[in-house]
Amino acid sequence: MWRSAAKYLLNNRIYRNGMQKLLTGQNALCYPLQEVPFQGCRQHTPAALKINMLISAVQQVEAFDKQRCITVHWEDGSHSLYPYVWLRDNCQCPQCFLPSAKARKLPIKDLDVNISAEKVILTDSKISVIWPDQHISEFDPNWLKTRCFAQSTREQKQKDLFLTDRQNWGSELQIPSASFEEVLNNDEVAYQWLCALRKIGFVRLKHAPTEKGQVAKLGKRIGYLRLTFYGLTWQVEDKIDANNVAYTSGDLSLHTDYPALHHPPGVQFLHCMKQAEVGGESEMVDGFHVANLLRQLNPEAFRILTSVLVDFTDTGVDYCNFSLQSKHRIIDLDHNGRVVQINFNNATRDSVFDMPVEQVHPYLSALKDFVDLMYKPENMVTFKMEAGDILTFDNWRILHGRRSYSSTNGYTRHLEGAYANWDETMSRLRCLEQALYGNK
Ligand code: OGA
Ligand code: NM2
Ligand code: ZN
Ligand code: ZN
Repeated sequence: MWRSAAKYLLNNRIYRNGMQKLLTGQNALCYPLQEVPFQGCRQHTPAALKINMLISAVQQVEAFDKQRCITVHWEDGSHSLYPYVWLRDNCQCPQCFLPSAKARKLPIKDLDVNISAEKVILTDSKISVIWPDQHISEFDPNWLKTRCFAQSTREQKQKDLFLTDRQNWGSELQIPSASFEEVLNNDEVAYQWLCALRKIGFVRLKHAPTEKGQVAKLGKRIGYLRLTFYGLTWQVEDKIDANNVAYTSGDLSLHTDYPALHHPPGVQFLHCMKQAEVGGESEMVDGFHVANLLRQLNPEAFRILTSVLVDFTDTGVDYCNFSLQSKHRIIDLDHNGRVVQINFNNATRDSVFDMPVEQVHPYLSALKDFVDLMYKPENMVTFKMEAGDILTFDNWRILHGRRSYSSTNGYTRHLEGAYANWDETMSRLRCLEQALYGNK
């Protein structure tokens, strides 16, 4: 029967999955124009590389019935705990797991949450667990190591999966830029584009053809675009009877797009095909940076904007007729209190204001303080798009604005825009990383 703290043979085997080269390829970093591209990418080690560098040699495995877990002692002196129930839940055998889909077959109803291992065997390449019903689960030490439950391992793994490390910026930002053509045709450049889009939140692509259809190509590069009531792509022009303030020649104050949706688009593309002669400058602000400044400078305003829900509305006809209503906190925090999303377009903020009357003044004054902070010159980047530029930015993080322009007959400013989701964008980033720098 089971011996508690049974010790198994020492194993000197070192597991390596073929080390991958760092970002040293010819196109890994390019410096088109005088701008500095991809600061976000330079320090970024591909997640797969980090995993490959783990040398998961097991020295010893112990099984503890009391704690209902096994302890794996690694050769570097560290150790990891793995609960029996998790090991059974994650059995990789073909009965419990479908390798072609990399998905679990074992349903929770068949999982004995109080299960104990009958035997744990360490061979030179794997850890085998024999369960009381003689079912055998085999685990690769590398696979186990990357799933270690230690907080530091989990934190690193989550950072690698979701690229949550951001680089704050203000007016000093050197706008990351890349060639549109290279993003489409070179995987390393595409990978670095997406890394910078994640880390800095904003990348300008240069020299796109000045005709419609280019943002659709970016959508294809990622996978697909996000359809909204404004269409799969949309034309930003001065329109008669505009169904959105964006479709006028007026000023657009700093905003994120489409808070009238409960799940606003994560990524936005704006392609300039024709720029106005006078006006039409762009303004960009790092909303996470400004929100964190507000937290320090005006904690009460920060508390209000991170807790009170406001209504947004958008009604009209475009792709088809629509009547949207939503509620958002202007600043969304995660469970750790970190800023994760800004939802703010003053044009679509509803006049229906769902709060006790005495909260109206404090609310609007908190909002004004936040907006005033955004417009401080040290927090804002101002520039004028040129025909052929495509701004790509994190619409959950960056607030963007446009100065009014003069619209003259026969010479109209014309942008084409489109949205993508962050899920699909991050998926493309991970697939590119995998293809370029190896296995996960
Ligand atoms: C928009 C927008 C910016 C511009 O259409 O939502 O922000 O420069 N446009 O016209
Ligand atoms: N457009 C540009 O929130 C918004 O209404 C932003 C959306 C019309 C697709 C503008
Ligand atoms: Zn199994
Ligand atoms: Zn916009």
